[in-house]
Amino acid sequence: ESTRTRLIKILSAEKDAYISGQALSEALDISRNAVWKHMKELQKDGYEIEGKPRKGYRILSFPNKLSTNTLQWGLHTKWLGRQTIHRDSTPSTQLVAHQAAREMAEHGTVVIADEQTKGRGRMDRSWYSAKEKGIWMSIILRPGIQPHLAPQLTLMSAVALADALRTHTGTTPLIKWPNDLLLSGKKTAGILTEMQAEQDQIQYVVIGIGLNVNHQEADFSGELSDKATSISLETGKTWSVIGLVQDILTSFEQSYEQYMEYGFPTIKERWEEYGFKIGQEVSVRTLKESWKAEFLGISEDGALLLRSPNGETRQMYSAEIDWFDEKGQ
Ligand code: BTX
Repeated sequence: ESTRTRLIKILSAEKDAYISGQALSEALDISRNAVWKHMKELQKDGYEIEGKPRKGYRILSFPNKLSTNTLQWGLHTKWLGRQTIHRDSTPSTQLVAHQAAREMAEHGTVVIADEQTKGRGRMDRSWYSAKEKGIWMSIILRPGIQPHLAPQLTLMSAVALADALRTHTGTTPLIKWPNDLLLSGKKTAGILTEMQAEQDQIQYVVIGIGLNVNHQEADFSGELSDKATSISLETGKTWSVIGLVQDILTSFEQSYEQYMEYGFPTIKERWEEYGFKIGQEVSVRTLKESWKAEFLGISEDGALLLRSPNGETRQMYSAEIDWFDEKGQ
């Protein structure tokens, strides 16, 4: 750990306490003049620091810029995000997370970036991840579940994210099966689950979450201009990415623990509260056929439940669904 990181940790350990220059110089084993220089550097980076004669220093506020330090300050989780890797810019946080997981990064490690230059979606699609506009992060998990259950983690993540958005921003997202969050019918978040597994054992899972936060209309171009939206566009406010990440992590940790303890049924119930088009008609395409169906919800293990025109209920694990009708509704 750098001296700077240790300095921030000491200063933020007790929120309102002053720490004397002498105490800092001893704890960090540097001169008092060096302590003072570090303070100047921190202030340049946007930390608001108060220095009082005979009392010492304390941090009044952290900068609104993502870093491993600002993420920790005010984070209320037990284990999720206690280890973080932050990049200003990276091709994809998924790649960084896979690499870290192979190098034994611990369960709950979070990789987050201000910008992704090659953000990815499912099936080789791309994910547009503009600098400091949203949350681009990957969570490394080492769950003791069978590999075939991993898709349930995607549904669990979507519910956790929807809960966090509802409480933190007051918006009411809908989840489009299995993994998109919609606001006003437009995509505001996507989830990508990838895993490394042997026959019956998961080595690790990487859950990628992309959330559009502060994009304005001009930030979306081409096909995204009428398909995508952001929290800011929906609420008319600018949001602190840090505060939102922290709440998402808290919600995610709770949902994950609920899932591991009680299994999928409780997640299923919560998922269905947010389910987009439940009870409505959608078009289904498989390799062989194409038909209209009523979307009933999800099954006890997370499959799509559809009622075909002849009244038969069908479970589908993979199918292309046209969720929007010709009018885009
Ligand atoms: P998806 O395949 O369901 O969605 C990808 C599609 O969504 C694209 O083809 C495009 O039409 C649309 N799209 C692309 N970017 C955006 C955007 N910013 N907002 C709304 N719609 C968009 C969804 O894949 C999963 C996305 C996961 C992204 C996270 S970010 C952190 C992590 N790192 C990484 O590379 N991916 C994940």
